[in-house]
Amino acid sequence: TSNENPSKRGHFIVIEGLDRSGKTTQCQMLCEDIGGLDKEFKYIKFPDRITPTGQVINAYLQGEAEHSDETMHLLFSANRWEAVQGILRDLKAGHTIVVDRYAFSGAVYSAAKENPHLSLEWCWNPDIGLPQPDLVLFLDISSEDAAKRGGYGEERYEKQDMQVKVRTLFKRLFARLPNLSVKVIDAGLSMEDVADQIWQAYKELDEAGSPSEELQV
Ligand code: DGP
Ligand code: NA
Ligand code: NA
Repeated sequence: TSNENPSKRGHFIVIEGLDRSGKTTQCQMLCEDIGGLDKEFKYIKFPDRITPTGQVINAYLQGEAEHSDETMHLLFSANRWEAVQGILRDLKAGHTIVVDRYAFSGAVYSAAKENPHLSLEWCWNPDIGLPQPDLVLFLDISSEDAAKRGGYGEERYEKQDMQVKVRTLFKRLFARLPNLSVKVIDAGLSMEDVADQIWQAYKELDEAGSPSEELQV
């Protein structure tokens, strides 16, 4: 029960991955399992396409609007920053938060573009200072395995050459963040096997407890 949890605040868990990695399904399954333990949880997905910044992002992803790469990058970052107060409040109240994409997608999807201004460093900078997750689960899948799942969708970025670059950049970014707890999960496995690995990682985190100090990086 929640009384056995040694941490005062909730856990802050991010699930990252390539398009077609099964990320959204796994987030839902994790939330159901956490809810099954009678624990309070919240699911957040970035970009949040509902807010004013999110509506611009949604139109851009669907190819209905064009903006510069730099403008879009900063809007995606702002879309996360506008959620910070709510995240900190919920964690403090003891709710575990499961986040579907975060600053890591933010840096790598922009850095994958053929634009010399958008280095990985430049792209990471606007997200520095966001609350740091207790655990990042990276759902790793090759573009070949993703293609076997019926191929990519219609949105901007859902193309094989882009996905190959994004995968390489995710690995480079995580290697540069030694203080971050990242678990790489083979998302080419069955849905159940992926869910089992995620649940193991959750239980390890829950047993260890999340520190109650300041979350800011
Ligand atoms: P999703 O709704 O999870 O399929 O994500 C939408 C797409 O937007 C996906 O291809 C990944 C991309 N994306 C997510 N966050 C960011 C970001 O912060 N910056 C950029 N450039 N792309 C992002
Ligand atoms: Na997508
Ligand atoms: Na985003």
